[in-house]
Amino acid sequence: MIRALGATALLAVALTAIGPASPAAADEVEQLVNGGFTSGTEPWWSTAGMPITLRDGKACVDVPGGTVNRWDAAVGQNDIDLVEGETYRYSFTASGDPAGHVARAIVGLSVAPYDTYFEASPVLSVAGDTYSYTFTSAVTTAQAQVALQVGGSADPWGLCLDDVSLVGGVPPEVYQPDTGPRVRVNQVAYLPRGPKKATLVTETTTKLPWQLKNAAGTTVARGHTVPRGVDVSSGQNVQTIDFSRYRKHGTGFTLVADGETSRPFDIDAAAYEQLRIDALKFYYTQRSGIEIKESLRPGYARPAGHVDVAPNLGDGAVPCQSGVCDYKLDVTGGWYDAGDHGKYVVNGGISTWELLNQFERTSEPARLRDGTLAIPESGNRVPDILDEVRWELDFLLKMQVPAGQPLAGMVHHKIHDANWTGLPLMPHLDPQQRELHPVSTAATLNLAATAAQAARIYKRYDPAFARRALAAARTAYTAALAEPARYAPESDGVGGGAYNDSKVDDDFYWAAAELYLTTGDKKYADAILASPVHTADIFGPGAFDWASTAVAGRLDLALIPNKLPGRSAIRDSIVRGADKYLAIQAGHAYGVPYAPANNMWDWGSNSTILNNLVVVASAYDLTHRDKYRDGVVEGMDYLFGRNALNYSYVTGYGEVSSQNEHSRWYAHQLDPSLPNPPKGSLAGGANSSIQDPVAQSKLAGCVGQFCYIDDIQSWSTNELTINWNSALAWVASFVADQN
Ligand code: 9MR
Repeated sequence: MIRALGATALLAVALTAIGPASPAAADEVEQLVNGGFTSGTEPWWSTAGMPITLRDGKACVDVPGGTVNRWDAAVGQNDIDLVEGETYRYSFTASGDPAGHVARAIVGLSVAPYDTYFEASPVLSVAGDTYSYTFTSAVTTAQAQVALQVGGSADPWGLCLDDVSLVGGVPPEVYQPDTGPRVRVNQVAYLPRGPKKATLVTETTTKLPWQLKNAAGTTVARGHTVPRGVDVSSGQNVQTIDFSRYRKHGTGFTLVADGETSRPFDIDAAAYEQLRIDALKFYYTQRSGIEIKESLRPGYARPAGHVDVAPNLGDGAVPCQSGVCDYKLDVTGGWYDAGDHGKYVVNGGISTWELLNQFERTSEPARLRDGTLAIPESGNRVPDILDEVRWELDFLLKMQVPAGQPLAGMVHHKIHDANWTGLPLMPHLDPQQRELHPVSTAATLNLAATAAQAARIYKRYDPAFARRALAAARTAYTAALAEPARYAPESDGVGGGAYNDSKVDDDFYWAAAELYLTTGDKKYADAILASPVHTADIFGPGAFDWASTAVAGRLDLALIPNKLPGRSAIRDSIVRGADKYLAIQAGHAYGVPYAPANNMWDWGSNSTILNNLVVVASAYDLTHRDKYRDGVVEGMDYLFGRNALNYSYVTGYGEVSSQNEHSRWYAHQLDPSLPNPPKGSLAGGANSSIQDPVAQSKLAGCVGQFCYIDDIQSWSTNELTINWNSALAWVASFVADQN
């Protein structure tokens, strides 16, 4: 859930390791009135039809059944002061009868837009328990509220509360992540013929012996570590271990050094073949506008979302925001972007490109053939990856302004709820009004690029669709030329992400490249050659993402057969970009090809790392030099646990992995009846700017790699998205191809 938190969102991130925080000097002060209910029920309130009654000195309510959202039934107190940067202890005693009901305990804003500053969702027992939480406020307000939200149950139940307290001036909680053994490995698998490196966290600055042990505990290889000094990205003193010379297959290996034994790992390629599939299966359960079938995704079945069935208002005839347009569009379908229910063309665009590019480049297309992904279209003789992407392409095409309307041919930037919704919330239960937001040049060029790319890839399978896509792409490109500066503003972030982008020369370049590759038309070649982007060094700390798309165009011009003059220079530029990332990786003790300025790790850093690997992999496809392949393979180590947190960022891969990614429907952490995200979902990863309240209260002062927490409410470090999984799928497919 993205919410504007203003300047306070960007907490200063000191360049020190997480350490014990100094206790706050202030006195501890109770903020609530009558939290023990000793003087009746004032000033507590409850929602309509649910009066508070006192029983044995406790405040009790009969919670009605049949409500949808947690906040449909609540008990709370308003007019509470919060001070930015101050730490609070929020505690209460609560019981629920029958057992098993969830109470969502929040501290938030009592007026619109009802921001949540802290929340927890304990499951209540009949005997009752005492719950206590600590959080640091990211805001100063006199309009805070403390509440227990207890709606969302089909059946009525009883809640009793006592000793509700919010104490300010408490010492900040010191969050110490459990990072396990100090020998950090790729917990999933090294390739038998690939590089095999690990990182040891140690105070020792001289070399140490290491042993590689097989599952039986027998030492099968040994050597010495290489001291690497202090790693900037983590603030730790580290050493590296290289056991690449060991090439035998097996499972359950461990590395031992400095008295520590690593988590177990395999030496085998099978996991990458599995990940190629799992990372793509992710998309079916992100689909909007279609029922998710239990037979295809056991444990993930749900009714179709946003198809005009109450309480959804649906995506079948969506109006514009007021004053933006007079028509309504059918924008059903597509993938939900992330953990929210929004659908955004620029993020759909880069995701679509990356998945189609994965298909276009793989040396093993049979691995992506029909029947591989268990989707409703399996069996239709079209490769499943193309069926899955088609679900999004059809949606992207619907976002184009129809002929005859003002700005025809341009594309709406996004469609999402009028206001932010809370968690959990199944797609089919979202009651918010959906709205089309203004067109943008960037969205229009995203459609031009991806529809042109689709036209050449789907031609074999569905020529009529290919023709329609190409026509839409041409129309979009022409429309963008006429409206080259319609920028999506940063301020448009209520109810959905802004995806603001005011730099579109890259999008023009990418769109011209895809149109040229598909049509060969001179006008697109001229546009490419005239663009300053064509010869610029476009390989920054992160190669590409939804906002920076030049590399997508450059990669395709380098790799897809075409007659553009100067192709060897284009190819050389990719290789030079890859060399840059390899040099960063070689200098990095965790083998990461990413070194952002001032060690400020970006939102979705895991995908940035993967997209840099896409460039390195493309250099391999161009040169077939082993160092590029090895760089990609080693890059996966970081995602799979060779990192400061000893954490695999891919759900269900590795001994300890992310599992509580921010999502409104894989919200198991908030509602035990809901599932965790499916296996093969990538978490956003370390984000130095920690914009969400959970990260702010637990990670303040974090260094680079440490700015991550596997909590469902940490939307700035732990969301899952369609553009991050596309990076994962691409790289997994490349690594699997190397076997
Ligand atoms: O991935 C996006 C990141 O690059 C931006 O910095 C951030 C703030 O605008 O938004 C991220 O995208 C989120 C989007 O706005 C809404 N859906 C979830 C996306 C992932 O967190």
